[in-house]
Order: sequence, then C-alpha cells, then structure tokens
Amino acid sequence: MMKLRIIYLLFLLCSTSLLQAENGYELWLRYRPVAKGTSHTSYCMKNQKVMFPGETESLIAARKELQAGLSGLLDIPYTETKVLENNMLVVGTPQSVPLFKQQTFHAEIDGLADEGYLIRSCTIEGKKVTVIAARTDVGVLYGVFHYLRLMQTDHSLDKLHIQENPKLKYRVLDHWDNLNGTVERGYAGYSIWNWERLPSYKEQRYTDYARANASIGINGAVLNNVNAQAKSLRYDWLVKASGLADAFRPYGIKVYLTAKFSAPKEIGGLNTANPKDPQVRKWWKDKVEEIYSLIPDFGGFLVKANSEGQPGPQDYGCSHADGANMLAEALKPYGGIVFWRAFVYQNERHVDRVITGYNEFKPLDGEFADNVFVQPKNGPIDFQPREPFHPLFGGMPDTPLSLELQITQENLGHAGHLVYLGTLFEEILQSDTYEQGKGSTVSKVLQNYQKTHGISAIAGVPNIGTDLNWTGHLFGQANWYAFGRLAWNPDASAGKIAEEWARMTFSNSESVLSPVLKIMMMSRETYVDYTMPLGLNHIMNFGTHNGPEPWHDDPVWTAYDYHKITKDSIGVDRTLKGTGATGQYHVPVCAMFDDIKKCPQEYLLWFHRVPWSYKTASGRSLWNELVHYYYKGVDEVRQMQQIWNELDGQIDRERFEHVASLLKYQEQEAIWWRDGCLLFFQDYSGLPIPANLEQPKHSLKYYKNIPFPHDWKGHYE
Ligand code: BDP
Repeated sequence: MMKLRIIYLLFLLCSTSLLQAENGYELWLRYRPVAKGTSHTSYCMKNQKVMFPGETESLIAARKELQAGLSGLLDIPYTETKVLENNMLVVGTPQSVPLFKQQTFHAEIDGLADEGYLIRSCTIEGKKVTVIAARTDVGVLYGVFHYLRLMQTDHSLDKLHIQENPKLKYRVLDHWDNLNGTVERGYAGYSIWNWERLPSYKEQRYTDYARANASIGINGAVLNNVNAQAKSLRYDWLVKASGLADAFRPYGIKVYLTAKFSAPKEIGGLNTANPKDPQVRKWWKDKVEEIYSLIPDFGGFLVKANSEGQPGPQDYGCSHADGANMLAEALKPYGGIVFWRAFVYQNERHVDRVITGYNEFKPLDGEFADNVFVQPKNGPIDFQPREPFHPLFGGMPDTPLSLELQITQENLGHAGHLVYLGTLFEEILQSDTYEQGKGSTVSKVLQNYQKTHGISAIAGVPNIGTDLNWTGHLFGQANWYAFGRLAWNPDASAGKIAEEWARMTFSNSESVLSPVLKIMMMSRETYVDYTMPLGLNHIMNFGTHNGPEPWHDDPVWTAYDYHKITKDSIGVDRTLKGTGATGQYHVPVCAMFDDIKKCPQEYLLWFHRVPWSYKTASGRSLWNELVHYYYKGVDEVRQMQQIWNELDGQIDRERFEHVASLLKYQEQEAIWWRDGCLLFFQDYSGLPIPANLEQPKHSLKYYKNIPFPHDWKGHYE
C-alpha cells in the first residue's frame, strides 16, 4: 500500500513537472524538449552541432534564436564549431559561409528573393549536413525559425529540400496604439510601447515582439493609430519611434507611422494642409527627410483620410490620389511607401455604406504614384463577423491594393470569445473576384500586383497588448500567428496553420491536437451563428462593438439601416434593383449574389430583403432558419466547452483553466446575443420561438437595459 502511494506521489510529481504552469508569454516559441519517441527524435537527439559564423545584428539574432531553440528542444547545451562534422547544421549566407559558394545549391541561393531561404540536407566535403542558407541575413533568420518550427511540430528532419520565398512583399501590423498608452479596439491591456522611457530604455518585450513577428514573417509595424495625432510626427516623438526601430531592425521589421493629413497645420505652423500648396509639399518633404535622418530604414506612412471625421485632401477639393501622391513623392527618394486606406464613409445616413468605398476609389484607378497602396478592409462595411469580399479587389487592376484584415476581435467577441480567425482570413483570400476569369482569387489579385507593379502587401490590425499572454485570450495568439503565416503565403491552409500553432502552443500528442483543432475550426462559424447569421451584420452595440444592439437608433447611427426590419421582412436589398452593390462585382459574382436563389445563404440578408415566410434551402421558413442558427450557435459553444474538457490533465492547469473559464463567459454572451436578437426580431415578425427550445429567461426590455461595459480604452475620450 505504502509502495503504491509512493509510486502515485512520484507519478504526480512527474506529471506536474511535465505540465508546468504556463502563462502564455512565450507564445508559440516555447521550445520545450521534444518528446522521446517522436518521429525525428533519433535524429535530433544526436548531439547536433552548429556552424554559424557572422556577426551582423540579424545573424546574431538568428544565432540566439537557434541557441534558445535547439538547447530547449533537444535539452542539451548548444555547441558551435568551426569544423565540419556529420549531422551538423551549417547556417548563413554565401558571405558569412564562403564554402556555400562552391556547392551545387549555390545557384539556388542566388535565385532566392530578398527574404527567401533554403533548408537542405546535403553533403559538403564528405560530411552529411543540413544547410540553412539565404542571400540575406534576414533570410537566414527566417530559415532558422522555419527549421525550429519543423522540430517543434514533430516534422521529419531527414532529406530536407525546402525553398521558401514570401508571396507578398510588405507584411505589416497596423497597431491602433494611441500615444497615451491606450489601444483603440485593443482588448489585451495597454499599448506595449512605453513611450515615456523610449528611446533609451528598451523593454525585453520589444525583442520578444520582434522575434514572434519574425518567426511568422511579419516585416513591418505601423506604430500608431489610424485615428492619428499629428504630434507623433514631431521631432521628440520621432526620436522615441527610432528607439523601437532600433529594437526591431535585427528582426527585419521596419517601422511605419500614421500621418495625420492636417499635420502641416497642427504642428507645422502653416495655415493649410492643401496638397497642391507648395509650402505644404515642402513641409512634408522636410518632415520625411527628418524622419529618415533618425530612422534610415523607415517604412512609410499609413493614412486614414476623409473618413469618420479625419482630415484629408477632399477638404481642399482634391482627390485621395492627390493626397496620397504628395506623401509618396516625399517618401520616394528613400524607398518609402504610402498605405492609403479605402475605408471611407462620412457618417451619411440613407447612403448604403456598402457601396461608398468602391464608388470613391474605383474612378481613381491608375492615378496613384507607384509607391502607393490603396488599402481596403476585407469587406465593404467594417470587419463584421462575415462579409463578402470588398469589390475593390478585382476592381482596381491599375492600383496595387493592400488587404487590411483585423486580428483584434473588435466585432468578434473582443478577447473574451474563442474565435479562430484563420478561417475568416482564408475565406476572404480564396474568394474569387473573377477579375481575369475564374480563379482570380483575392489572394491571386494581391500576388499579381508583384508582377504588374513590383510591389504587394497585406496588413493586419493586431490584438497585442500588455496582458501577460499578449492577446488576452490564449487563442487570440493563433490569430496573430495565422495572419503572419497567411501574409507570407496567402494560399496556405487555415487548417494546417491552426495545426502548426496548436502543436507549438500545446503539444504534438494526437489526444491534445484533436480537440484543440476541432474547437478552432468550428469557432468562427459558431460565432457567426450566435451573433449575425444568414448575412446579418452591424447589429452590435454602438460603442463597444460587443453584445447585441439591433435596436440601436439615433440620428447619427442606427442599426435599422443594416437590418431594415419590418413586420414582413428583414435584410437590405443590395441587388441591381436595390442599392446596386451587387453590380460592383464582376459579372459571374454579381450574377450569383444578385439572384436570391443562387446567393450563398451566408450572404442572404446582406444582399436581399427577405420575407419571414421565405422558404430557405433547408425547407424552414426564414424565421425558423434564423431561430435555428441562433440556437445552433449557443449549442456549439456548449460543445466547445465539452471538447475543451477532454484536455483536463493533458495540458497545464493554468492554461486549461484560463480557456475553460473564458468558454463559460462565452456561453453567457452567446445566450445574451441569441435571446436579445431573437426577442427583438420577434417584436416585428410576431412569430414564436418553438416551444421545444430553451426559452429566453428575460424580456426584451431586460436585454435593452443591460449596460454595456464602458469602453475604457479611450476610443471616445
Ligand atoms: C472601425 C472602428 C474604429 C476605427 C475604424 C477604422 O470601430 O475604431 O477607427 O474602424 O478602421 O471599425 O478606421
């Protein structure tokens, strides 16, 4: 008995040490020892030595990473040598490892893009080695991260022949961080930029942020909010930004800033910001020169102009192109670029917001300078749980477009709901625009600009903040990860990316992976189901953008414009007979969206106004179908809870409990959405929620009176 107890105690001790509490700070770069018995262990376990000469800052960063990775994963000291040995890793560029020049794969290195790399099993001077090689130091860094990922994900390291080049050139995070430390639509604490102590004090977080980004290929960061403050361009703030640029440079990340169009007036002492005014043009040129004197590799500007009250060229009767080209001209000599956002609307009522971006930008196609991207959001409204792709994709062949995705879950439950966005991103990227016939997906449109204009880009609004685990919800990390991986290769599969992340974040064991992946892959559809199914959109709370408020109605903003509910019908007629939004797509897409019988059901109420009695594909009436989806959504959250519980004891307690308790919170919120929305719709339709379903516990009045948590992050300060 005693013996058994001791064995049991020993077992407990071992298992708790195996499942040490983790707070999530290390993200997917945990580098825990690879489990014995996995497919590549035997290879790894050989005392893997490294030859890695070179002292540039990126090579040093890469070597540090390899050291942390190998010593962690293999649980042995990292050893470097200058002598070739069997089974060793040889890492570098032809400059840092001159013997690469004599190898047959040298031509392959020469053919790589700037950030590309090669990972090859080969024989050099009679020794069997693995080579990580690139033309540039940053390419080497990316190669090192790839190699470590192979180990982390239990991939075989035998007979490697990997050649990777990024498919898009600019892969940028657009932080919406304010200079006072708050983050607009950020749900993971405050901004990680500590402006007070910059530029001299560089927090460890900056390096860890840069490592995480480099590990997924992100190569740019816009530091501040699109709702910009002119003072971010003042000398004292630029000096601070240069501190971050210095911290990120070894990791191949360039710093960008938002530019407030009225800056020449606000901080430049001019009385106009008119882009045609020579003094204004000179002011921007001088400002850009000053920026490059502090940040020699500055990336450029991101601009939100003439949208939601922001100043812009239209204030002076000029076009978006006039404004963008003025900035582009100033940046051009230094290789800088402009991201000019196409998210424009002026809070006008009675204009269908869905058609405004296209109408403003389409006529300007071809008028932008060659270092300007026009940047639409993924859909024509505003980061809703589901939108059809923005019709500008496929509509501006003569202007490179950058796709803006939102990683932070502004309209997808903030950091409280588990929603894997890889599937949302993939859905957009793989949408067919038919620009050049079938197969012209948004992804291909973006990649094609590389051929036609020599530049290509994608941007994501991140979910990063000062929370210990960076993103608030542990699974929010997967969205940051997925954005980076899809930015590198927009044709990658969201499912495979989820698997990579889950392997690196939790474990390679099937019994862990299977539940984690099930949850991730169902989560976005689940969110749509309990919030805005069948193409409904923009019925969230006015201020916080979380929780239901289809009843919101004030002179500036009303949810009624988005659902147009009456006792007979719901949905907006955006067909050719309605607002004409379907006509902004190429013919085959237009034909599909325009015809209620062909329109995919997930966009039904987006494009069509539909009577409650309309018979949907399932045979149910529209009303019953809506009820069905809202209930399905809540059921699915409950399923997610059950699936998560399978992980009890298989992963560490801290992360298990964190997710388990957030899933409980998510269930409550899903019920809130379901009951609030259905009771509101029912007030118009007069139709019943079938008696066999769990009935709402409260009245519509109750839901209407639930106070929304104060948006303390300062959006409306
Ligand atoms: C809306 C956000 C707002 C942003 C705006 C934008 O609610 O906070 O400033 O988009 O993207 O979704 O400019």
